[in-house]
Amino acid sequence: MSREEYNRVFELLQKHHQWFGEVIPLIASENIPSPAVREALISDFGNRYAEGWPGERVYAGCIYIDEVENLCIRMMKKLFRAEFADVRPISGVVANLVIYTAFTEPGDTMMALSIPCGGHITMGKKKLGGTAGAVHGLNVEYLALDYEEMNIDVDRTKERLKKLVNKGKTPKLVMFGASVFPFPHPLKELADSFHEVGATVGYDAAHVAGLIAGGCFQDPLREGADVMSLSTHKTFFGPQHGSVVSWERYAEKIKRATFPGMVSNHHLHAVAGVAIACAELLEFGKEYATQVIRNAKALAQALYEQGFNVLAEHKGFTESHVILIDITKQGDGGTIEKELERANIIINRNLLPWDIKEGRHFMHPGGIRLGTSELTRLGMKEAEMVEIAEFIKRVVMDRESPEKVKEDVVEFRKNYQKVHYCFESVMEAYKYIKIR
Ligand code: DSN
Repeated sequence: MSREEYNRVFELLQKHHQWFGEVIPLIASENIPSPAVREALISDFGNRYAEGWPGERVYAGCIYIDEVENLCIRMMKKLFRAEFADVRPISGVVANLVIYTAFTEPGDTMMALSIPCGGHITMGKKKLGGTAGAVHGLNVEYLALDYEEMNIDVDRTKERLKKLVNKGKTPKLVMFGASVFPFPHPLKELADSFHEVGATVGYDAAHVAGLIAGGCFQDPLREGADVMSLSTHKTFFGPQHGSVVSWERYAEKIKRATFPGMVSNHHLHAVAGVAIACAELLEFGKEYATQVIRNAKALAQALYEQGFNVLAEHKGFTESHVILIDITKQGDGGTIEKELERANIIINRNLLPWDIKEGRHFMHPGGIRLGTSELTRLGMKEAEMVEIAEFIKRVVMDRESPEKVKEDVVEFRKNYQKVHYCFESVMEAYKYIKIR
């Protein structure tokens, strides 16, 4: 009986690999790592323990592991021009928890964007089960979002900050950054106001780290951020993992919050994969990030011309990898997500900032979110974005049978099977690796 299930797991894994070689992957938080990163992920590093800092491990057997981690730290610092990097947090969530632990106490106030306004669940209030409130006991207050500009409203945020100070609820931490992050946040405009009241300025770069590394977004550490968290698998095209970068003066408290605070072992195969991705970004990051943003703008423009309500048209839709579409004229985000999936077009439904007030729910929100990182990694450029917009239109606007559109999507995808912006790319992007 167990042999049957064993075989079924492999069968499903292989089906998934084959399917992803035939889809248009538009999830803004995903990417495809290079074959080199995948090679690191199946190494023996994944079976070892190395708690602590390189050179101060709790286990023997870390000679090569330490050297790889030191290389990773060195390259991570170079990518973000940071004085300090901790590459041990095992995800973006854990990286944010490291920041909360290092810079706040339970009961303190933190400001961040709400989830409908693009904030991440790690920034959520306790009553919503968000990590900041439910796990670290922070009192979360919201930064103000300008719905037209799709960005943080500087004046209204300053007013909210003032009110909190007057009420004796001065924030200890502010977290910039979001999961819907089309435009650079006004760090330069707001960092001083937060520093003046004694708050630490944090920046969650999970979504945009690859663009920052490529020098194509904002530069948080130069614009006033004290500390920045990232995940290493979104626009930063490594394996699923996290990191925290900062200034030397905060090194000790970040290190201690990470270990023994947040991780025991820290997934050493992933650290090796992150090191490979860092090397790739140092070499190809500028070219890659430039094309990701060009593709996002081209896709947004093409969809807009097809009649979609792509937000922030007056600002060129986006300056990052992500675009947000108000889909309420065509249906709801949940239903459209499923229809597009039947056509092999993988996107995610997304709350619009005003959805909750208008009575919509995250299962059937008013928006869909699209990202262009993975398509770019597959070598696609502006011309392909126009073709993709046409596929989406056929399903959503023309109500063509998704199964019919799927046939054309599969054909289209045949030409994009290799990973670009990496040193070696012999193996196809989604090839299933069998080593049994
Ligand atoms: N929930 C992820 C996203 O899709 O943005 C981030 O963790």
